[in-house]
Amino acid sequence: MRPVYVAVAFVVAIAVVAVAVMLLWGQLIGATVVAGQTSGKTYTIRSMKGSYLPPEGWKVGDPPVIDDKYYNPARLSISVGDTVVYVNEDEVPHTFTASMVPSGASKFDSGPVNPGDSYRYTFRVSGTYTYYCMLHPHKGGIIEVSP
Ligand SMILES: [Cu+2]
Repeated sequence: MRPVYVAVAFVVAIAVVAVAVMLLWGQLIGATVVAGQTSGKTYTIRSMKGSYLPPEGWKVGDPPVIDDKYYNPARLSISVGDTVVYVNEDEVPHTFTASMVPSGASKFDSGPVNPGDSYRYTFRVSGTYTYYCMLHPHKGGIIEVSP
């Protein structure tokens, strides 16, 4: 065979093996995800960079401000069984602390979450939840959980 044909055959063989490995790997990954899944979907709420700074004019005792520049998204609609992963992307600790929850629901409280760390909570009761940061009470959010 001419060397060019050998080279082409070699590249094709490598490609076939690579595709086979990717397909097999995809199945393994898929199996892992299914095994670790709860019944619901997973959503992420982040504390945004610099969200420890209160808005101008805000004073202690004022209600928390619900704005995507603090918690993002600050308003979220999910279903019972879904999980929220709270991620702190700011440079200081924050909390993800329930202030009002539907009757029968437990009040979640992450406690201080360090930069880069996260906390997860699965919602088991439908209704409206409000939350805020105990360390920076100018920032808050709302989660609507449908049945
Ligand atoms: Cu905070």
